[in-house]
Amino acid sequence: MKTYKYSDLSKANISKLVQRNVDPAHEVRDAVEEILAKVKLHGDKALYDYALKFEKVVLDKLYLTKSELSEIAEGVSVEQKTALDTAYNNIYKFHQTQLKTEDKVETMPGVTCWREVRAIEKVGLYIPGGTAVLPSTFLMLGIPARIAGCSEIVVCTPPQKNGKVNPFIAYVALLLDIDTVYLTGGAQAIAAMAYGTKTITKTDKIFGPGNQFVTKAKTIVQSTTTTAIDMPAGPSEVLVIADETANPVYIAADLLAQAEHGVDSQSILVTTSAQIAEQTIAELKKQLPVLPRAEIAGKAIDNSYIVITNTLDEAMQFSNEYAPEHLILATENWKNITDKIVNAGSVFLGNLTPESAGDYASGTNHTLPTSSFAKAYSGVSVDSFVKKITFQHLSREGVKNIGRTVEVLAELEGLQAHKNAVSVRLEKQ
Ligand code: HSO
Ligand code: ZN
Repeated sequence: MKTYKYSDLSKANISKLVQRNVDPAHEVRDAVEEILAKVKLHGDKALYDYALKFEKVVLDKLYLTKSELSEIAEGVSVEQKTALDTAYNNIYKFHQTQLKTEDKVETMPGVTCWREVRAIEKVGLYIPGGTAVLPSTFLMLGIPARIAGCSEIVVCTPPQKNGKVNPFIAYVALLLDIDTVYLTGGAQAIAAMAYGTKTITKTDKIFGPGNQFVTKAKTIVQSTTTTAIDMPAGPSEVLVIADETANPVYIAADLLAQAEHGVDSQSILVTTSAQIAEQTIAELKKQLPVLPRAEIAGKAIDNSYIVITNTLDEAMQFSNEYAPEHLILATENWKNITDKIVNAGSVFLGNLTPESAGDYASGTNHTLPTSSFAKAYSGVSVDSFVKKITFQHLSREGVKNIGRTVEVLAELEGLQAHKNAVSVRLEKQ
């Protein structure tokens, strides 16, 4: 891992270091545009064709029913079920509190304004297959969708070679009371959920991470259809801030947990202690080679780096500039610096709080803004699955109180009809 001294870095150096590859090559765009066009034109037929082309599977139908899912889910052991149940319960508990009713506000006597929450009706959840199948992502998207009360939840995931899904995905579908799982992946799944096909409903908003094809497809449909997306997703990343009170064994483990996601993942260490940096590098050398996904993690670690700062404040300045998806404060002094966090997707406090806890089971959502989008986006929550509609009511007293103000403002904007809409009501009083 390359090591930099913060004090040696110019502003330009820092901007370069924190830059992530957000816009993949044009070949991705061209390939995705072709897939989108085919699905738009040929619907289900294109999905069958792509299943054969990409997943090498001849599907006899594009979905699994609840009874098929129940059968597949029998492959989950009791211990695995318990773990998935516990994660489900914690995530549910944490997200449930996000559904809040706001107070009505009387801005002037007789003028009342408020917001009410309504679920987005049709949502599409994309559950990636690829090098790792992630039932945890299904929980992270399905639970807030259920809590929000979305009336239709379309779930797409790439089929396995046997034309099914893995047992954990099937079990989570049952936990979430999902009747149908659609067997389509990649950009074609995003196209199906954005345009609709004979079998798959067109959705209002698409959620979920994926490879660069999925991400590109999401960004294209967002700007060319009426389907929204959760957020632009890039490769996963973690930034660990550590001082001399940190444990290099834990830091290395956390950096590797991130690195094993993909070769383009980033695991950044920012530390006030050169000794911790050295010990972490030594630990990485010990822990990396024995990982089953050592090849992937090794490549990601090669893309990553360490920054040595003089103070924790400086470390935080760098982190805010980087705006990490995950921020770990590997220090006993975390309480002194949390106020200074400005940009981060999800934060893990102290030496005993690994990112893995949040990835799976503590309760927070793991669908988070990457590629510095944490500067402007929040992670997925129940809010992502709802709209907040504003309401207002004017009583007779309210029209009287606000009437002249609206008339004057309409007049100064030269919008006579706006003024009239109030005047006719004032006249009646
Ligand atoms: N770290 C990933 C989520 C995940 N980790 C799923 C394991 N499974 C993105 O936040
Ligand atoms: Zn993870």
